[in-house]
Amino acid sequence: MDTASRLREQHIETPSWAYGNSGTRFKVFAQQGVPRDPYEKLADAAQVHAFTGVAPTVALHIPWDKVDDYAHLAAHARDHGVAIGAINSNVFQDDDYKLGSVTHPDKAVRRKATDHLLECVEIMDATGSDTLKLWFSDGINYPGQDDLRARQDRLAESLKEVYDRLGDGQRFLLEYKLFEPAFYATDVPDWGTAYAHCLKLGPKAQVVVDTGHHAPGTNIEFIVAFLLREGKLGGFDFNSRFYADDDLMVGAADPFQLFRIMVEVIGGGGYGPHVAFMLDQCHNIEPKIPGQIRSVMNVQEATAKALLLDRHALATAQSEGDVLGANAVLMDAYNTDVRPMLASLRESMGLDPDPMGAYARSGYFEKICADRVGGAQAGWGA
Ligand code: AOS
Ligand code: ZN
Ligand code: ZN
Repeated sequence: MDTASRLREQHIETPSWAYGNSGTRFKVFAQQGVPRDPYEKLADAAQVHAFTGVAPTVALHIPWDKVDDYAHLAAHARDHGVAIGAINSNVFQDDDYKLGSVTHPDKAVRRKATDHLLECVEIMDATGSDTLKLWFSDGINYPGQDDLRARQDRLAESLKEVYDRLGDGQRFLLEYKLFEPAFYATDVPDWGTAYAHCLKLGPKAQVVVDTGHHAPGTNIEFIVAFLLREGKLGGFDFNSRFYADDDLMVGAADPFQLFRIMVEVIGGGGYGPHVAFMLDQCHNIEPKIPGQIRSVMNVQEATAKALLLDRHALATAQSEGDVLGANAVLMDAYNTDVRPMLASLRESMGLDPDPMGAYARSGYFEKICADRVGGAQAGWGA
């Protein structure tokens, strides 16, 4: 398949929470026209797909996107030309979870947390979603606060129950994060921990790599290459970081890293439906829909460059031990200006070549500002 066809088939998922108000623990800056409910979030996500052509699904977050009738919500998404993507669980915003959720020392709290995860699988059934995304804030702040090994046992027990509830064609993705909100020891702090749990469970459990969840200097593309090789890379939460889990726009901080990741994804056979390209971002100060459009374009650009990599020339240079030659082949791909190619790809898809400009000219922002008063908070930075 040629580069254009592969790019045309790309699928980048946007998160419902990117469309609501968000901020840091210091301040949430409310923006005009933000959605007041999950239905309006899906309508906004549909705009991102309408102008880019490659963002056909939207991740939900439960309970931020709680509705009475999930089948109805999924139908609403379809009416807008998008579908429901991953269901994100939330076992981190309840008073009961102060000492953990599925790793909490009290069995009753663990039961409550696991029941929420099972409820998320029911929502998958109702919406047609095939992916459950699990991120646990569980951990401890002080040495000695709880038993590190016992917490792993409790985690494994809960994951097993959820795994066994998954239907045919459903999977869960286990997300790791170095720290925050726990500061001393996080229960799923790294890809190795996530991988070990997923390996034990079976093929329906895979690891999701959030690009903002590593220590500075971590070679993320190595993790990607390794997990792909083991068939355990389920997807990405894309975003950018300068310091910690900043959730800034993907490709903004380090477009070269994004390119290197895409090189490994494509080289490892991960470019296709089995590895989900999701965005996990918050737009605290920039407008949200354009922020998502820009992010989708950044992923597209990195992908296009990685697809252009001359792998044959690279392999030859590598086998000859030509260090500088191999590096030059890689850099040639990275330094290619793919924007004209992507503009003509969009035209061939019946889209405006300039998604940012086309959205700005569409009048949608003016309309939502007039129609929507008192938009909802995304959930983060509350
Ligand atoms: C938290 O730090 C993680 O990145 C989560 O993936 C995510 O932000 C959350 O699941 C949003 O619902
Ligand atoms: Zn994430
Ligand atoms: Zn995160």
